[in-house]
Amino acid sequence: MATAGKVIRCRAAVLWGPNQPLSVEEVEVAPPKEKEVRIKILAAGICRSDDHVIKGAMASKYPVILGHEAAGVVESVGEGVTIVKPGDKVIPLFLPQCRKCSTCLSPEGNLCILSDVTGRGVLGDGSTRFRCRGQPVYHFMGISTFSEFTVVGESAVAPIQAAAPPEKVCLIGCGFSTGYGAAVKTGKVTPGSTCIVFGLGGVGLAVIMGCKAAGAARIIGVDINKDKFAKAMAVGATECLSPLDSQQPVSEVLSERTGGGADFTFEVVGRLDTMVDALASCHMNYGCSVMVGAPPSTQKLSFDPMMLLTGRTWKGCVFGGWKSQDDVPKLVTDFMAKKFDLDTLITHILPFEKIQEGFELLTSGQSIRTVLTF
Ligand code: COD
Ligand code: ZN
Repeated sequence: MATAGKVIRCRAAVLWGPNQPLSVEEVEVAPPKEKEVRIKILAAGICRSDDHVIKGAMASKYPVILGHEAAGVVESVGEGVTIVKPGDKVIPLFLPQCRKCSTCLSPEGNLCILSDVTGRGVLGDGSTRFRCRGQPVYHFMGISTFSEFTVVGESAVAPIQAAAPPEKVCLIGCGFSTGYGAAVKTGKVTPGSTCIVFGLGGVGLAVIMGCKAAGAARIIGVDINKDKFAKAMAVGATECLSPLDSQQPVSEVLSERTGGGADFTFEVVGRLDTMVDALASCHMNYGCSVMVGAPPSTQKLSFDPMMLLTGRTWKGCVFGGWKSQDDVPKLVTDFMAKKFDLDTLITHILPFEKIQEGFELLTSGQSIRTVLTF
């Protein structure tokens, strides 16, 4: 493309500090360096973790360009890039896959050593590719997708089929895969099993979809907001309940309902009490509980170790446990083959300039996923 090798001036949503509004303004995006890829973003979803940075609940440097769930097309590549070429449709990967670290070399696990989980905010060489108002702007989770153009490391991009609709498959970059993978990849839900899902937001709905795809016979949705039940039933829950409807602890109610506890439970709220409730609600001997929600940082958990001694398994996963570069293209192929639906998760589509409105829909609880189009 004509822009290859040049600085691109384009619009991006810059967060100048915690608890400030996102400011859509002109930024400079440097060309990709060796083993880097510059991507034109076509669609980007708004995820709860982006909001955590705005609220100051998740570590970041400022100014920063947020966004970590998107689809786009490769504009240009740096030296030595082999995985994609200009014109390829891609999903940027907030969890990269370097194929060299101990996790990448193991058949299990997906937390590649290159993941920017601590908020370093820079690419591999320690510098940023964004500038705004004459100063460097930090990257978020290595991919910063709330920008018309972004630069990512080669290990943080997955090529996908050209026909995939960006405004839908962008959800495979985070929300959908996080929930669906927790059920099919990390929990390994079995046919005929009973599953309980705590938290029926977008990620919880994706967990239900995964339980259903894996052949679960019974899927119980749990949420304190009963407005969430209809959608949960629409994507595969067989029954729903609110912990607020009983004086009894919810784990006791669920244990009674399931004849001693579920085969699989999932915590998709991000609270310490629901993490323990989810563990207690799986069968005391062979139940498996999967933690999907991130706990509030710095808080510690207290629980009765007898719950594990008797035989329960307690697991957790980020991005559903998927090996990102290997599995994202396969998930897109499964979507194109209609193995699952993403429409139920997308409640709003807005032009990129209305990003602030998209965050208001999220924080007021009106949206499941808002997708921004560029
Ligand atoms: N009991 C039951 N349900 C509850 C309770 C409770 N005590 N409290 C709140 N809820 C319900 C809410 O009513 C809501 O319906 C649901 O829990 C939470 O849904 P959302 O819409 O707020 O959030 P999601 O579904 O978009 O995401 C939830 C996560 C917990 C997965 C998310 O916030 C998170 O922690 N993500 C980090 C984990 C991760 O993998 N991150 C990687 C990049 S995002
Ligand atoms: Zn996310």
